[in-house]
Amino acid sequence: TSCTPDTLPDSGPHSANAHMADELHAGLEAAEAWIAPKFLYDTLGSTLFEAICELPEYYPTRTEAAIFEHHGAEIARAAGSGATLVDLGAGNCAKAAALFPLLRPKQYVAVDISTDFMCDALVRLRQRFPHIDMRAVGMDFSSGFALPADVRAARRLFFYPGSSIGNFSPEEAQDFLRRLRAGCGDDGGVLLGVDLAKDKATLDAAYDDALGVTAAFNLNVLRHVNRLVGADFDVRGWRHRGFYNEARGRVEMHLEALRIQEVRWRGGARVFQAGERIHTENSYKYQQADAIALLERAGFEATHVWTDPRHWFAVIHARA
Ligand code: AVJ
Repeated sequence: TSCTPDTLPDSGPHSANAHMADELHAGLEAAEAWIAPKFLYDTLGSTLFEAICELPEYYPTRTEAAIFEHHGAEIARAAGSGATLVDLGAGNCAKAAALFPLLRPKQYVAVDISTDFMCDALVRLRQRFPHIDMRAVGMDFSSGFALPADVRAARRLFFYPGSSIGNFSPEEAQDFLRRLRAGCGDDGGVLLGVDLAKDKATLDAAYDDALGVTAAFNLNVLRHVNRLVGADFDVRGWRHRGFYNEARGRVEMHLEALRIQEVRWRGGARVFQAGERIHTENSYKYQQADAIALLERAGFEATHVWTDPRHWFAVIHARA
């Protein structure tokens, strides 16, 4: 079995790659340089994220999995069986796969920007669940999405776990949820994982772990950018920063120049001074009530919230 993902063409002025190159150029040239977090996910980046999920400091994946395990039957009752499960940022598809026996989806649609990584996972999943119709869509869904025509429109359940919603600012998250609401029809819904605000020490450790896996994950974005726009970032010239910005309610990741860096790319160049940073990720942490308010303002009706004993993470089901 193989995986033939739906993707946009990779060349031409309207291709996904042309759009991503424009976005990278804009970020590299900005006074406060930035690289969007989706660029963290090439095949190595997806693999490093998988390793992050195993770290003792990185509690979100484990905490969310425990919520699914504890409340699986009730989650399945709320979300309903026989849906079209659209997994946004499917990665290794493990979270959805763990829910298949309970959710019993009729169709599974894995969507991820890291197409090859997702396809490898999907091939294995098809062998384990041969009765579920599975589709792969290689796509950057952060600024809008169109699903292939043969994705069932009825009973669409968007699955957006892991608190990836935190990569958006609250305003962007609102717009994104509105697009999900428009895309799920009147008999659909969303199953959303949200990381909750907590003490700074826990968050700092989760995003700057002792082994340096998160540092490798962050630095790897430079290798990916080198490939995407022909840049010559020297990975050894940069260090990882990851910390909770309490005032802004978000974890931030940056790459900080260890010494002066002269970087060139196709169509541009820039000098970064020692200590200058490139902002690579925000990961907003929510109060439970604020996450629900976001869903309701997007036109959803929250039906259930499940959380862990420490109140570190919430899984919310909302229906159209
Ligand atoms: C995949 C976006 C949910 O924000 O916790 C993990 C990514 N960044 N460690 C997160 C991430 C650093 C992760 N999300």
